[in-house]
Amino acid sequence: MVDFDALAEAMGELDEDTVKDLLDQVMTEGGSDAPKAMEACQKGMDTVGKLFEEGEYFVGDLIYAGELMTEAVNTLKSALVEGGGSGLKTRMILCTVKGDLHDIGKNIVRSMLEANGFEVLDLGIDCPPEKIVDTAKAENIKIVALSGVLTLALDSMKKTVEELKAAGLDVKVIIGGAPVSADACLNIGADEWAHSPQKTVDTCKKWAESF
Ligand code: B12
Repeated sequence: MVDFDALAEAMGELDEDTVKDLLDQVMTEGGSDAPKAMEACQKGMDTVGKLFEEGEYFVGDLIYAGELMTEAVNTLKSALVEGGGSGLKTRMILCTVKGDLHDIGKNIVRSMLEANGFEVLDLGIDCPPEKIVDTAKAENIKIVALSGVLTLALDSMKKTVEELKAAGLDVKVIIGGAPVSADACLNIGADEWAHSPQKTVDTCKKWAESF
């Protein structure tokens, strides 16, 4: 059984060798602990963020942390996304909103949605509201998932929802990422919010079945 505290600590210390060894252990043990390993890695990312705020880490460390986290996701992916289910082959939009370049969480959510039968149009990072509105119109999209990790992403999400409404589009919007909360969801005017990719999948499935 992997020591998840040690994994979180190694991630926070950007100790690549230990992270790699512990993740390999999770996978050789069958991968059933992949969600716990993911949680530990995220804990480690919180430490990285804290050390960055305290001036101990610099942007270069954030970049390295991002690479390490992406590697971790790739190692765990096959065990994380054992989805199944139809998703009714629903097409949907997913992106990181304007002003925000973080995409590791978005990519995890994408993998989970695809594994559950959704066809995801990934509009990438720093995605302006107009692009989302235009794509939703052109592709007759009914579900839009917005990701953001910066606090300022909340403003972009609000603007995006406003523009979707102004364009008269009948779409369901789910928002996710660290700064998102029930209050933020209400303020932004989105239909649902989530931190966990599994809740995203469950919510989108429920919507897909109701169309
Ligand atoms: C890695 C990292 C980076 C990398 C990102 C690489 C990449 N390809 O994404 C780089 C180096 C680019 C970066 C840049 C910056 N960063 Co940065 N970064 C981080 C760090 C350390 C980890 C983020 C991460 O990947 N977490 C792991 C993933 C898996 O978690 P997640 O994104 O939250 O996703 C999960 C859930 O939220 C959810 N989810 C995610 N998306 C969605 C979508 C939907 C629809 C749903 C339902 C759910 C969902 O599912 C995921 C899996 O569970 C965080 C610290 C932290 N604690 O997160 C800081 C952090 C986010 N960064 C921060 C800052 C300040 C910056 C910079 C401004 C630094 C600078 N001075 O340049 C720039 C901003 C650039 C920009 N305009 O976006 C701050 C943000 C502060 C704030 N509150 O606004 C943080 C919190 C660090 C800190 N504590 O100061 N960063």
